[in-house]
Amino acid sequence: MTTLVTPTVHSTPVATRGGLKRVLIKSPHNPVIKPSDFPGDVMYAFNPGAIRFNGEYLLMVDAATLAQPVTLWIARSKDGIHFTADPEPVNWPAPPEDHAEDCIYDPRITFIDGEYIILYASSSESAGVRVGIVKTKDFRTFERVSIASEQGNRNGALFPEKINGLYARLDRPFGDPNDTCGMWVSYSPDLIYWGRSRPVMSARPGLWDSLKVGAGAVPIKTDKGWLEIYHGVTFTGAGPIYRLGACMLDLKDPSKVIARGEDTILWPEHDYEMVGRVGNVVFSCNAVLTDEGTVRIYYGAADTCIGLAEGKLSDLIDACYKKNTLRIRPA
Ligand code: BMA
Repeated sequence: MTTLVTPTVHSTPVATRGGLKRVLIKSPHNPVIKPSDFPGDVMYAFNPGAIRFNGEYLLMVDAATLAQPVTLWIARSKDGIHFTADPEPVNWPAPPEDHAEDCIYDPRITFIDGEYIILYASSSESAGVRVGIVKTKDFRTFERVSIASEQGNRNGALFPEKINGLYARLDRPFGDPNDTCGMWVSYSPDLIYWGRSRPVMSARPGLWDSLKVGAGAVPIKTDKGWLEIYHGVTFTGAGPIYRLGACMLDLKDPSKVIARGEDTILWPEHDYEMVGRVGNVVFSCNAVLTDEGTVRIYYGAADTCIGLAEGKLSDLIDACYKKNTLRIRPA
């Protein structure tokens, strides 16, 4: 008879393990958002964009319903832990006629020049996956800005200020889903026409990010450079594992990587991260800097629910410079 084995998990945050200090501590309230926190028939709620808005934490969540593969749905919270979902999904502006959106997901929200600009994956059976851009001032009404002309690109994250007079975004062009792919930076004068694309960083054979790397959060400006929390994928015989890492990019030329930590800073380990629609996944579209100098990351867990992990900004910066002295390099 086959016995199901439940993986050993920590139900409470663990600051140290094997003598290594954790950079990010997971909330004991995890998962802070579950599909059942939404009205209606939401089956999976994950990968939110997040930002402080009107004194609240506002999360724009990937929500899969019976009617739609994924749509976007807002949840709001005063303390960043207990969330209330809006009664309806967002009223997303219609796409152009030649790009019927079958699925919209992974929103990343940037506040720039008095507006909130949302970059997201716009997926169309006929026109492929492209970086879509929508803007809002109040998170009630949304206005379409553009859908990028390049097909096969997602994980767009807009920098919170112009660089050398241009809008700048991180993105991840891709071909065959099983090929390796890396993070790039592209520029635009108007959020419509994008170019001057440069590679930023690639997958690292033998490490936890050996297959794919792409933007996670909207970059945070620090005195050392742009802190970027990114996702890395490795492939195992049982499928991919998604984890997060930290790197520091040059303020004036983000294609220059100043430092890139060798360790992952967040990985799937608990039941809610390892079992779900897509197991073994932690994935982030945000990193929210608090007034206390900590960074809150609301991450998708197993493409099913949302966890919260928090760490000091200074520790995340240090993590970018960290070598793996013990040579523990999970593949
Ligand atoms: C990526 C994106 C994410 C998803 C992840 C794991 O390629 O599609 O939305 O969380 O895969 O399934």
